[in-house]
Formats: sequence, structure tokens, C-alpha cells
Amino acid sequence: MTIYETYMQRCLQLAALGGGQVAPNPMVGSVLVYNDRIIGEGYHRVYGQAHAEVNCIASVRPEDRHLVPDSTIYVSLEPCAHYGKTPPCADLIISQGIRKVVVGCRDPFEAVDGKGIEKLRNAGIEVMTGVLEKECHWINRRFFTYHTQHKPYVLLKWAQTADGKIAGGTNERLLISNAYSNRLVHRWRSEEMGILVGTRTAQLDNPSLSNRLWHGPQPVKLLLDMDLKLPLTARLFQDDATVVVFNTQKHTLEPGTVFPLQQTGTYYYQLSKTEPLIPQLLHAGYQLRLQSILVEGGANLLQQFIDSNSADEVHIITNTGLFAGEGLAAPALKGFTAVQQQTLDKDQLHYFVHQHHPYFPYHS
Ligand code: AOF
Ligand code: ZN
Repeated sequence: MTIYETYMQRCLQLAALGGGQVAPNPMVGSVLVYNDRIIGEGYHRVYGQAHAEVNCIASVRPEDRHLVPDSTIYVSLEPCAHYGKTPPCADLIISQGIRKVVVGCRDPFEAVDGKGIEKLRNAGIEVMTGVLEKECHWINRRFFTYHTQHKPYVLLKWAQTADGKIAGGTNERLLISNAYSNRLVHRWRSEEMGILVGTRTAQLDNPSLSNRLWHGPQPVKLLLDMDLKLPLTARLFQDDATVVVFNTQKHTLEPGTVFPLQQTGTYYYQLSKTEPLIPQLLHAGYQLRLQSILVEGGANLLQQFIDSNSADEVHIITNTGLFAGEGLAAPALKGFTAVQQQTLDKDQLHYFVHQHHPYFPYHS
């Protein structure tokens, strides 16, 4: 690892501390280094508040202040160039007299998108880019997918038996998961902006789609129910979360509605019966500003995401001690590689994470 990578690694550690607090903004970390000594550290802590660079520079002790212009600032994401909820970080760096900036990766957000780096260079600052670029991109993969591909980052999740079944012979529920995996699933839910299920799953399993076993934010519940078959007595409607029902009959979301909404409740989003489903769902997710969606079933919906090459990551919980024999087969994965396997309890529950391009270890 080069010295630049070492300090960028520190930026990434700091950035991760903003997890769960800053979405839909990216997680960003920054360090200020004078003569191989860190004199300042900061990260984007809370959505709408100070950016990483601001916190980093503010953290410098009074006795080190005079060292700032001769220090190098490291940032895991390009410093911003725009007036958003806070003034541009590029301006702050310039006003501090800092002469060298090391950037992890470019910010794809259209108000920035290279303009921060350009602003710094125009001010005569030396800017080095692309240090641990893949890692910096990975930590904000939801934000990047949303801004560059104009769709949410899609994660699929299911639980299966040792012989690859997700339901029993007559579609009956199998007790595949346990307390460990239930809590893990609730954590996964809290990390995404939306959770999607199809009608049959909602009818047969009657899931709450809540994350009550974890302390993170509750994502928007997304129900695919083209013919509005699910009764409002279903469990997923019973708490005060926001639900969006994708259907072919009615639309109650005002144009321009974006998440997070001020008011919770149940909203209807109308889709076309004739257009392909998955692109419509991805477009709706983008329009509603959902940067990520966790799809929890059923098998048919999951398979449609896989077949249309629209899934970015797959999480599978496997109960290696349970064999179903007859039953509903788990979706068939194509073009994915397992990048992580973890044992969930001492005997039989394991979980696997699959991705398309596993270029470095999974950390989440
Ligand atoms: C940075 N450093 O720590 C972060 C940046 O609404 P605002 O003002 O908070 O701006 C949000 C945008 O700023 C966000 O979409 C992303 O492009 C950038 N985030 N930039 O220089 C940071 N969090
Ligand atoms: Zn900024």
C-alpha cells in the first residue's frame, strides 16, 4: 500500500461512520496530513449538515492551525463545487491556502461531476485523483448507481433449504431462518431505501416488512400488486411506515413526489400492463429517488430481476441442515460470483453474498 492509499483507507474508515445517517447523501471521509502526521479528521456525519472536509478542517487543534496551508487534504469523494445545503468544499479548501488535495473518486452528482476538481486546479492546487478509487466507489455503490445509471441499486434476498428450495411442496412456509438470520434481514432492510415484494408473497407469507429487530431507519415498503388483490388488513399496512402499491388501476402520488416523504401512509403508483415490468419498476424507483431497493420475493419476481440483468447484489440465507425434497426452487443465479460466506450460528445457517464484479472483499 502506498502512503496515499494508507491515508485514503483512513478516509474510508471515517466515511463508514456516517452509515445510516447521511443517505441520500454519500458517505465521505477526510484527513489532513502534515509531514506524515494526521492533524485533522472528519466525515459527513448527518444528512444536511457539514461535509467531511468542513469537519476535518474544523478538527485541527489551535496549535496546529498554522500547519494547514502546508498540509495535504485527503477526501474519499471529490470535494463539492456547488451551493447545496452547505457551501462548496472546494472553496473552503482554496480559502485555507491548502496546496495539495488527494481525491478517492469523482462525484457523479450532476451539480459536482468534475467541477470540484476543476475549481481546485484552476486555483493552482495540485489534485491527485483515483486513489483507492474502486473502494471509494464501492462504499457509495447505491449513490453511484443511482446517479450514473439512473436506477436504484437492486439487492435480492431469499432464504433457502440445503436442497435449494424456498417453499415447501404446496407452497407452505418452511422454517428456514432463525433468530440470527431474522435480525440480519432487519439490518439489511434498514440499509436500503425501499423493500419490494410481489402479491403472492404478500398473500402467502403476510410479511410485516418492518425492521423492528434493528435500530436503523424503516425503508419504504413497495408492494407489487397489479390487480390490487391484497386486502388493507395485510400485515404490511399495519404500522406507520410508507407503502407504495404498484398497480395498473390507480395513481395517488403527485408528480414530482420524492422520498423521504413528509407524511407516511399508503400511496398508489400506476404501471402499464403491456410494458415490461422490471424497467418500469426501476424507472419508478429512480423517479421517487430511491437509491436502493431490497427485493424479498417471490421467486418469480426475483427471477425477473436476474433475467433482465437488473440485480446488483444477491444475499442468500441457506439452512444447510434442512432438506425440503419437493418444493419451490430458489431462483437460478446467472453471472454472479459468491464473494462472501458467513456462518450465522454454530450448526446450520450460512449466508452468501453474490455480486457481478467481485473486485475486492465485501465489507458490510
Ligand atoms: C463533499 N463532501 O462530505 C459530501 C459531499 O445538500 P448538500 O449541500 O449536503 O450536498 C449534497 C451533495 O454533496 C451530494 O449529493 C454529493 O454530491 C456531495 N456530497 N461532498 O464535498 C462530503 N457528503
Ligand atoms: Zn462538500
